Amino acid sequence: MKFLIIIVTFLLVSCTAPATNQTTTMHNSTETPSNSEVTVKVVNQVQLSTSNYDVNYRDSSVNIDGVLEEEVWNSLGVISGSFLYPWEKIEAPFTEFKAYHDNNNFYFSFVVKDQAVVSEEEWKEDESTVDNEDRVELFFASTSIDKPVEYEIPLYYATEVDPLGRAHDYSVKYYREFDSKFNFDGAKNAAQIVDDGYVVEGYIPLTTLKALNLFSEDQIIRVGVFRAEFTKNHDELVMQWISWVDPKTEVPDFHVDSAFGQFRFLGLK
Ligand SMILES: [Ca+2]
Ligand SMILES: [Ca+2]
Ligand SMILES: [Ca+2]
Repeated sequence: MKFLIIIVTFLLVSCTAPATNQTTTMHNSTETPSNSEVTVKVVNQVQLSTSNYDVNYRDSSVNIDGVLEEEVWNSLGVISGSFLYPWEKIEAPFTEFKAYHDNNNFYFSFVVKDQAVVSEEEWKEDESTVDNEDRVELFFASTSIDKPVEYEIPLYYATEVDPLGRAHDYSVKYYREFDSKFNFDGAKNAAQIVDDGYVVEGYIPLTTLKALNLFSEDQIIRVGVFRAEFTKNHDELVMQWISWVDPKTEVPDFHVDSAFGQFRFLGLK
């Protein structure tokens, strides 16, 4: 019976993750590994297949003005090199994301290199102006966006901030049922257009994220980090799409579960 359990577990590993480590373990071991040892390795491999970012605690707030001159920004880990064009085999322009929290707010910043910043002067009250602009985007979900929890598809939430610091925030029910009337309570954003692109700085109160039940028991929120890179070519708007995580879809689409990684909030009270 024990042998059978090990075989079944081995087959499960082969189906869900690269089996290299697991195969080595099985062959190198002179003793049959206990079932608990095998289970621990399965869990580790599944976790490794997800993109992660730690939102660390800092006892520091920042002035939300689109200028990242506060020292705290220099002390944080970054998401940068993993930003890519998932649907084009060309190099993506530089994008840098950072975030932290001070147990009051979730702070984030983007540094975006962009030789042709597209933004509109007029702002439409329905927030749809952002759809035709360069922008950075954050999506927040508590769990898989496309699977029911207690027979309901859970909402997830997005904010898209343009190079002038204006946000289109909305809730979404899978698939693509958007509600732009949703606003992140108490959120603040600012941005500055600079010589080689634009810089975004913002926060969302933790009480707002908590009220939306976005945190798991392990203080993790599933997050998508994206950038819309638009260029105006005469009257045509060329739209390109940059993501932290490759969603592996055939056509550009961020509103899929595979577009999310996870943010682990450390030191959260
Ligand atoms: Ca600032
Ligand atoms: Ca652009
Ligand atoms: Ca809104």
